Amino acid sequence: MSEHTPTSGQQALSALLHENRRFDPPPELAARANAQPSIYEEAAADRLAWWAEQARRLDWDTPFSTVLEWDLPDAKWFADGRLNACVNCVDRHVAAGKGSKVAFHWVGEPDGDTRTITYKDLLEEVSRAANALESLGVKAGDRVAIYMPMIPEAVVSMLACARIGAPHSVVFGGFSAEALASRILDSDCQVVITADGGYRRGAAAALKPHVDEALEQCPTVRAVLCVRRTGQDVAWIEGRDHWWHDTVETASSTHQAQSFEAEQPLYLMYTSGTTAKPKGILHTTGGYLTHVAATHRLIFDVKPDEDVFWTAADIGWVTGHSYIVYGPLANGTTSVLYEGTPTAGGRDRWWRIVEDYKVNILYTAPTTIRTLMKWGEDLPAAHDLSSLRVLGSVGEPINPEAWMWYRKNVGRTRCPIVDTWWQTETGGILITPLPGITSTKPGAAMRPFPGISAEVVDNEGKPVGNGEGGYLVITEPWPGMLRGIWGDHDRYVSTYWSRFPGVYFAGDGAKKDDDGDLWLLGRVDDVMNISGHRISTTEVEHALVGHPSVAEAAVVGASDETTGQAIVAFVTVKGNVQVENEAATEALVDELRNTVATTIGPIAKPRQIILTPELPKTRSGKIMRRLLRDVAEHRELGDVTTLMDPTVVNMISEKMTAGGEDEA
Ligand code: 7RM
Repeated sequence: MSEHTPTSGQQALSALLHENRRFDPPPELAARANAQPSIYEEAAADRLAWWAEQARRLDWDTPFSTVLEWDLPDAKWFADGRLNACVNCVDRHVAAGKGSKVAFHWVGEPDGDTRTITYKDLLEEVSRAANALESLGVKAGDRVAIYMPMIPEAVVSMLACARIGAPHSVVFGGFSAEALASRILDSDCQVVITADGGYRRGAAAALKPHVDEALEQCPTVRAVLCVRRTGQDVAWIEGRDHWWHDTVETASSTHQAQSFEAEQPLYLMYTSGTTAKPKGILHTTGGYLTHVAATHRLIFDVKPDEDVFWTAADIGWVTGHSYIVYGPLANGTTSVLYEGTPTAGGRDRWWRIVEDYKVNILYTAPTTIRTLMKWGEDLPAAHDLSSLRVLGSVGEPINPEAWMWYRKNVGRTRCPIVDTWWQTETGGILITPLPGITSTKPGAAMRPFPGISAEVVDNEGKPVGNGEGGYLVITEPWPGMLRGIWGDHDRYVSTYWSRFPGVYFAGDGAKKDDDGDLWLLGRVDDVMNISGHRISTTEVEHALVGHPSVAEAAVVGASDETTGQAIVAFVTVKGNVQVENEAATEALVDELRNTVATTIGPIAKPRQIILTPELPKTRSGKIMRRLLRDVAEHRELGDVTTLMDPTVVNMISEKMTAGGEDEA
């Protein structure tokens, strides 16, 4: 078995902290940057006025007169203003004469499968889709589920919902039927937009069958709108199911948009918390759009008239919502929309896309950078990447090695790297350097964005000094903040606003270095981060104990060289279940991994499942996860004296070493 050396996480970060490597912005960059050095003081001088100025870059049908109404923890931004999010993303650019400008260079996973969508095309498609949704009876306020591959129709669907004031709830296409059903039920969606399937890692994967299975549990869904993407056979329920090409493509390409109040719900995005039940994070219109447009423009230094912007993420996650759809479109930017994962279509597919489309700004996750890094320097070196100007990172702490590799091999030491910290809940980026303005350090997100107030506090909520670590909190409301958890205000209060009174608790550990710059160190709760995807330990445990053979399960996130963290599960089987030999063990482990895939989705499959006769517990019966994490990461075991039976960990530890690690 190979030595397991974590390359991400606190160890590597602290090693670099001592070196304190820093890159100062070259003056020629600062001169051209959208943001000027005075931006921090300007925003600090009058936070609300500064945000109001950002909001006025949008088109308001009724201008707002109030900026913030704050009744902790409930915020209303620009409350008396009225606007339409879709009009701001599409119509106004066409009206300004930019109809022939490309909104998306769409690149399908199969090589050569491309489409170009101009702002005028987008307006016509969105208008058709809005008309179609209305003909299916969707009204403002109704929730619509979207379960789609990364095709232009997915973006069109989101915008069409926004246009008619119907909050969308995009469910990542990699989630299982069961995960889809629970999300549809929680927010009571009555319409689902999907496709027959999508291309995933070189093959056509099915989506519609998952929808059919999910809807057996969701009797209130009355219509399914289905795009034909792969041409695979699908089951059809007459009256309920409608083909996109029959319904949308035949609808009128003009649609009169109405305006909504700024706090009109725009979308729900389900995210994992510390319980088995995902939370429906609610975002509204005016504040959210202001936040994503301002951060997109200033952090990526986007010049909408020249630049090609590429967020390599899926629209099934918040990064896709804010920095593929709403931010870039609000700013009238040209984006690349890529259907595939980096591994699909050859190991140099990414570099070919950068070269072919002359991508200027690339935004992706550390896990991807580490994968590309594993494949070596020759691949990026063989392509013309000279169009790149700014590089971004998001989703998890970036280890300094990956940061340096990104800088050298992708940015050719020329491009500033923005390590952007934010969450589904924050709506947009909150902590980041600004290109040309802020110095950068490999592994640090550096400082709060203008108009954002963040702090690192100790256990008692007192700010820590430079050189110390603690918990990240946001001390003032911000425009893109979540407005609640769907249907559960108490949970909203207890999750985010109770750990430290009066401030937003992010759930992340952070450190202020000797210069006062911020380093984000990952979650401090039971949420794992697998390739930048949030998955709760409880959710996976829940899935495992759903299997008839399982008595108990404990799940931990162990550091992993490529995915940041990987899921390791410790499972005890029921008394009557016999697992006599290696073959039987393997078969059961396989079955359990598949159970997790069907309950949650393939992304939640444990890297490793250890069957053990017992789990380590304290005398009061609590599972000691800390110890399991030590076992999973092959560390010296800490204090075991509080264990009921200290021999249990040794036994598990031996199994772990004997078992090896099977690939997910
Ligand atoms: C955008 C997104 C949020 C969690 C968050 C952190 C981690 C995200 C960074 C980061 C260190 C970063 N939304 N995280 N960005 N950690 N540095 N730049 O990822 O809701 O899916 O996840 O991701 O732990 O709490 S998310």
